[in-house]
Amino acid sequence: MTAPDADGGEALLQACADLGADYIFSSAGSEWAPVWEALARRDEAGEAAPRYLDLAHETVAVGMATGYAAVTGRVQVVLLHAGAGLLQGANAVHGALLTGVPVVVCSGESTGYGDAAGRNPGSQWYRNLSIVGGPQGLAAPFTKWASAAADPGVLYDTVKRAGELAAQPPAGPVYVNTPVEILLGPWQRPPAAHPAPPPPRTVAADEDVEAAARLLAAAQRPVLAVESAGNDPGAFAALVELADLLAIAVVEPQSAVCTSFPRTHPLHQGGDLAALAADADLVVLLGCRAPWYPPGAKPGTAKVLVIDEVPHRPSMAYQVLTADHYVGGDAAATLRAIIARLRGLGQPADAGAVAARRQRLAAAHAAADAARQDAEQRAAGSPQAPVDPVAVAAALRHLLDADAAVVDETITHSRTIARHLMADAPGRYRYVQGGLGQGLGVALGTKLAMKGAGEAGGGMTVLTVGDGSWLYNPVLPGLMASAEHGLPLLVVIFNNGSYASMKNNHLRSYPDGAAARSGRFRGVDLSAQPDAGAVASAAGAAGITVRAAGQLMPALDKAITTVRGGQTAVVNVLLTR
Ligand SMILES: Cc1ncc(C[n+]2csc(CCOP(=O)(O)OP(=O)(O)O)c2C)c(N)n1
Ligand SMILES: [Mg+2]
Repeated sequence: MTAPDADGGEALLQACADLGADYIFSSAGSEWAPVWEALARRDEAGEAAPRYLDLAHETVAVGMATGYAAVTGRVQVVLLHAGAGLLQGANAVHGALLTGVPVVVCSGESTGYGDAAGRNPGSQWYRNLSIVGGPQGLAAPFTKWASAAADPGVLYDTVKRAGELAAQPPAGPVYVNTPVEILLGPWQRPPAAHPAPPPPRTVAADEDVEAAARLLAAAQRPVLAVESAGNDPGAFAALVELADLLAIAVVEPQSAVCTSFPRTHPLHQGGDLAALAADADLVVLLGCRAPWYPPGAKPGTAKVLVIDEVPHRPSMAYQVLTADHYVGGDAAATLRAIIARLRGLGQPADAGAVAARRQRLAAAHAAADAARQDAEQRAAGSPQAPVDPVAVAAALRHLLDADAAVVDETITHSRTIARHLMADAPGRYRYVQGGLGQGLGVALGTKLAMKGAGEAGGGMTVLTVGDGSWLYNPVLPGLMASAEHGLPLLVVIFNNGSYASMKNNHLRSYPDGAAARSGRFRGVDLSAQPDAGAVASAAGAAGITVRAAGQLMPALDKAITTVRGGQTAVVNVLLTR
């Protein structure tokens, strides 16, 4: 046997390269010297390697990987530090699980604590960093799969397989514990690189496609709810074709994670599934985790057709879909197969009924659109008046170019933004999943996917964020990453000076309670927040505050020019509500 010619750092780097990871998103830790050394050796030799980004906070690192993987669909790698870094990044790893993106998260532990033979890992592992049972135990509840690489000889294939597992449906984050001794340990390079192929596609069975086509053909009042199919532009296009063919009402419920159907399309019926489902004879759930609430109270009596590669999400503790029929397979391929079958059945057979339905839905869409325009007129207000959130969302629709992407981390304003932004193309709008504080990282990763680190151009990425949510974000490390890696963002803070959602929540349970009587609410007041514009300016971004309606358009215009010039702009809009 030949003597090992490399170490675990090389093994991990080679696994990242063979997985096709474009980037390694890292927050520093002492286990990573072998990877840094491997990268430096490749620099010296002029060899290619996945691009490595040093980031100053775990939420930024994981959030960026999530945003990047959501846009590209390709597996990315995140290196964190020990159990500590994993815990710090855990909120964002959980967000990646809910978003359903393929990400490999690695962090280390020590197995020898300096007493075992071999290299000295450093005393911090003994003093500070051990997790009883191993850090994979921490990661298991919020990842798809979590394990440890127990020997340098298995490190490469463990990490590579982890990435392949992450990409298999349902895509999600996986975790590999890469102990410091394993990373420092000897590794024999394989004779040749062996890149991982893309994950296998699945197709629906012909019988299931046939059954779905017949259900759709027979329905008089079908409604389709969609949450995430638009992540695949092919599925977006196929859904438009299917809806057009039979004049199916399409709803993007509150649980929608991205744009899946054009808001401008006459068949788009908004975000309220309950009203339409109550009157429907067929409800189609296309990739839906949580289409209505409460979960057990499906509105109406319609049959439910679930089109989903993995209908029941293993990441959810409770989920009620009340399915009558399932069709599996990749969404785009399944939709195209259903369309082909419908055409084969001579659909639409009753062209008159379909035309009448199309007209009725178009009229409902037009009425909703007129109401939207009225709301925007009412929101405009006098130039001196405080700003209404509807006006901000409408202004963004007017000012943003067609290739701009909005990443949304607002709470009480999210429905307003979805309604008035009128996203009409795949990738135009994404809602940050899970706990607050990830939006800045996710937006940076989205921007990175649209242009590449240090490169010019790419569509503008906008982060819309509540004032409370902004305070949960690691703003300083995020703005540092923006400047360092050439990732300018337009950040728009929907600032109502409070956690308005917490007050709403309190009043739902205690409408006539003591807090309602006195007006003294806990968990609501943010009047002590620092000036977000000043903080941004101090961190190298442009900070702009909007206090009155008349300032809104000029401020956003100026901010957009700033972002086009390569600098992040934070527009803090003080709102009426
Ligand atoms: C990490 C995390 N901590 C706490 C919460 C609970 N939480 C949900 S919404 C919210 C307030 C958000 O405030 P803001 O962004 O200002 O939105 P608003 O409620 O004013 O619309 C809080 C604290 C959470 N979702 N995630
Ligand atoms: Mg708020």
